[in-house]
Amino acid sequence: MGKAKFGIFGDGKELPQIAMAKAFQKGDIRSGYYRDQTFMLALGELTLEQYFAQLYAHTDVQADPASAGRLMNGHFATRSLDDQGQWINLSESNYAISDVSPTAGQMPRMVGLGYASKLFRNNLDLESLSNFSNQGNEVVFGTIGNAATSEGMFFEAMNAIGVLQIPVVMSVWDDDYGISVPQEYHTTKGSISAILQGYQRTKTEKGFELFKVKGWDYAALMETFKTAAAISREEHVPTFIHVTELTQPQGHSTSGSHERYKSDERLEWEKAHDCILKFREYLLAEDFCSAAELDQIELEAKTTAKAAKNAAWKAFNVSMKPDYLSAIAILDKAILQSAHKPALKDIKNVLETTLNPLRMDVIKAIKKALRYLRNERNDARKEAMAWIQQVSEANRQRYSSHLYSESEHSALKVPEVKVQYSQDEEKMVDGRQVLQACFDAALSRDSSIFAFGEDVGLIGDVNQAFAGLQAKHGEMRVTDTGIREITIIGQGIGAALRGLRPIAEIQYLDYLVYALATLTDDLATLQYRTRGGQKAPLIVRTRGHRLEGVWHSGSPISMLLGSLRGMYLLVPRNMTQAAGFYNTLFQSDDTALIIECLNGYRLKERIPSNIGEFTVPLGVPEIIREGSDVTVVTYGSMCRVVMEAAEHLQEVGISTEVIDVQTLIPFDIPGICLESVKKTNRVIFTDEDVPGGGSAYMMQQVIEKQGAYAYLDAEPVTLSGADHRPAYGSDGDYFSKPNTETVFDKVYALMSETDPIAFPDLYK
Ligand SMILES: Cc1ncc(C[n+]2csc(CCOP(=O)(O)OP(=O)(O)O)c2C)c(N)n1
Ligand SMILES: [Mg+2]
Repeated sequence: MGKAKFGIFGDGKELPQIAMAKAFQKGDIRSGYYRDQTFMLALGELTLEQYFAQLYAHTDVQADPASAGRLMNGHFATRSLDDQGQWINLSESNYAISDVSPTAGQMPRMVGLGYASKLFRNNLDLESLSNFSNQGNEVVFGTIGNAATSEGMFFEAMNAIGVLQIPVVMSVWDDDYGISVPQEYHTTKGSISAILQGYQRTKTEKGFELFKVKGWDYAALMETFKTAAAISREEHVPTFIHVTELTQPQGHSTSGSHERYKSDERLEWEKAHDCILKFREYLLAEDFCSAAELDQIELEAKTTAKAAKNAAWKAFNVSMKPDYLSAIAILDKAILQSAHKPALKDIKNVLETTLNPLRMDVIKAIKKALRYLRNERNDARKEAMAWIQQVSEANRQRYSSHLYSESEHSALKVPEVKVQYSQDEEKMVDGRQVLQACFDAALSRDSSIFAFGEDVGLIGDVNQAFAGLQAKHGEMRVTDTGIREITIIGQGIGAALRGLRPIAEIQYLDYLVYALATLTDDLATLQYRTRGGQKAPLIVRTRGHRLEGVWHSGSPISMLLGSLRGMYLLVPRNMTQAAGFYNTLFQSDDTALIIECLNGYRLKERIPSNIGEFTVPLGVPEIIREGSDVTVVTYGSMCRVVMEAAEHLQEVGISTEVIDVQTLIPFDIPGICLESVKKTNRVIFTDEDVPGGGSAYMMQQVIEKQGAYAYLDAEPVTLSGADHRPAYGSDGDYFSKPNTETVFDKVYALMSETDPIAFPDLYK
């Protein structure tokens, strides 16, 4: 009837989920997918009414605690945070990580969820964090569909889980299909457990304990889940359960019927092997109960489900009522007071005859009415205008809140502590040593902080910012990983979801592309999609911008700006600013990506005397050179290029103001760029991204959002890298990216347009 827009259900997969729920203990964690409704119901973490509330997109957190109406049905979650965004006691909770729709998207984070148990068990310094763990005894229960095991994320995560030997019970709900596509298209040999045989642990080799069990065989399921969970919990060994012969009685989702692609034989087989039917046969055969008792249970189940559905629908409608009623009242008043009675009556009539009117129908009606009232000065118009303001804010809360942390630990609320230098300490060090001192202080101060990534452990990362820190703080704090960017991020997300403070390192920004799916789908959406119910304050560290060639000097900023809303994006120009950002983030519960300058690790910087304490606030640009003629807005490695150009410009009599925005998300909260443009009336935005990329973003922020348009005497200009990736070698870099000369020429051209006598054309 169009009451719910889309439905996807867990039918045909009930029985293994009951077995899994029975093996699940308080403190355990689930990372699964949209079929897991029976598990959530059996655990008591989902009521039937909540189930239907999500189907109807009810925006109250109480009605749909998993997503407050933001996610389609079948996207389950418990809340790990209280109303203030503070952790609840996870070691005494059932913890279901909020689902994502992309198939296998639940896999990468499993690595970190399980890895946290390993850290909690083996790192005795974490014992005091008993709110998060009972000495690492928690098991992660992963679920996935058979077809989704074809995804790269599945295999990358399985390998990482096996390497790390962490307590994960990984189950596959195998119904032989992925929507319409049968097994033979998905899996070599048609069986995921067949091809995973090499993962089986032996007496001498570590690996997984593998199980295969029929999804309708209750006794076998109970035995399998109990055994697997005990092995994972006690031995900290991953286990894998291939649950076969499952069905899908109603087809994949509400968007199509499975009769189109399943043969009659298959449909018959599915009917006969439905796990609830088989369970019934088993209960009767074993004489556990009578057919009449089971009939009664089935009847009651239907009645209970219907009652929950009706209650959820009623509650949803009640939540829609106040806006609707006030809109009708405003329209009634307008009809009385306005000269446009017939048109307004029509609007009211349309609204009143709309079946199940939504918030959008109500807003549309009042906005349409306001167009008729635009030349009138009556109470109805005033009321309508005030009402629009009020409901817009309420709807912003409903649909746009919690993209970032709204708790007292928001990164934007961390107090600024200015950097200090001791008088006698004029010594200059390599930039990487500034970071090294910052990380050393952080690791010493807070035992929940740890860092990992490719080459981060033994050698202390390829640029040596962690040099010596593994030897000093131990392998559990500073650790190498395999080459597996998606699951490095997943390892960070999972550990952060469990209250730890990971720094996940991606060796080069160019390789962040491999991890982008998990960053954008899982990490960046987490607080938003749970409406502040879950958080993963992960710090992602990488290095980028200038160095050498196509895959070591990338600055794909617009790709990040377009995909990582929900994370903060920090682009420090040197290692001191980077250290200040790390210190800010360590105190916050937001997640952020920091891009250090690849060519900055050996440049000399002064070492702050308060290296472990000073903070750099997010969203506050720094004017790194004052000037009066032209404002140049930039960040990262470009700061040095622009500063050099500004020197040359000064020689010809042009005064350049250089602004380092420092963070792209958030962007210039106090409006420092605007104030500069008010003074210079000319502005250039420059970075190393492609044309129309990061520079265009900055232009939109300053010209449109801050309103600098009104203060310009010349057209606003961008200067970016070339359309292609940078070529190798010094000349390759020079001709692929903005350089001192191109910056000089852009600024000069602006001045030449203003005063061609003083600044004649240089080249024509
Ligand atoms: C990355 C991605 N690709 C495609 C889809 C569309 N899609 C949703 S479910 C599905 C089939 C999944 O089949 P399976 O993993 O066997 O799970 P089942 O639904 O059968 O339980 C597909 C292709 C998606 N959600 N995500
Ligand atoms: Mg399937």
